[in-house]
Amino acid sequence: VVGVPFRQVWDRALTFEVIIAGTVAFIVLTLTVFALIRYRSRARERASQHTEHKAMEFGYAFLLLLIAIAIVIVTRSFNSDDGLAPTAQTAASSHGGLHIRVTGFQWCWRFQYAGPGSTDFSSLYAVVQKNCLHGPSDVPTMVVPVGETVTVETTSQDVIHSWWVPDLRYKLDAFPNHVNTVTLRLTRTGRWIGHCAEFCGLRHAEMSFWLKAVTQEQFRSWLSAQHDRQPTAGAA
Ligand SMILES: [Cu+2]
Repeated sequence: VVGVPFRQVWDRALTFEVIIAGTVAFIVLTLTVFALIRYRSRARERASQHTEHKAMEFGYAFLLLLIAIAIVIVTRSFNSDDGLAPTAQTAASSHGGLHIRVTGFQWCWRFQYAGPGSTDFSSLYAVVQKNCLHGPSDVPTMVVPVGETVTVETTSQDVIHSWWVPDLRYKLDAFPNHVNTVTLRLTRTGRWIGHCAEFCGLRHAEMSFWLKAVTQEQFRSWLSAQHDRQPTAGAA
């Protein structure tokens, strides 16, 4: 998927860690096979009575520590590569931007949109909800604008669910009485299927949704149409 920074960063981090893990596995297996062959039991030969080799063991530990530190530093550096790392500027404006509250329930999803520039979900500015009852065509769509930083807050109304968009590598647990937060930014329009990634009961497998990225203009008119459809909006 071209133009989806988070996925590219994620793939790069995974490749880096697989190379490290593969190299370590190769060295360990090679040494093990070598030791098995070279030092296998022979007639009239006593096994070594040494049980430890301090210098060598500290050497191993030190080397592993260096590798672990390198993994942490390099992986951490990937974090800023999708352009979403908090800076003084984004921290100052974090009250602005688009905020979406994602609520998992047995067995579907509710997407609540705070009003423009707002973090207040109590006013029911706009709500998208379905019941996931009639297959993939009957699942809710979470619409987001392209190029904008969107704050997604996940929570649950009952048991633990997990908001997961496999193609984009976004995945965030949804706990009852707790809110998890992720910022996302999509750089091209498109539609991606999402699923629940935490087994949550009988209809867990049907608990899908669409994540759809549209232009900012399309998003504004979509959001205001949703807002007008809110029953409370008309009464107010
Ligand atoms: Cu679920």
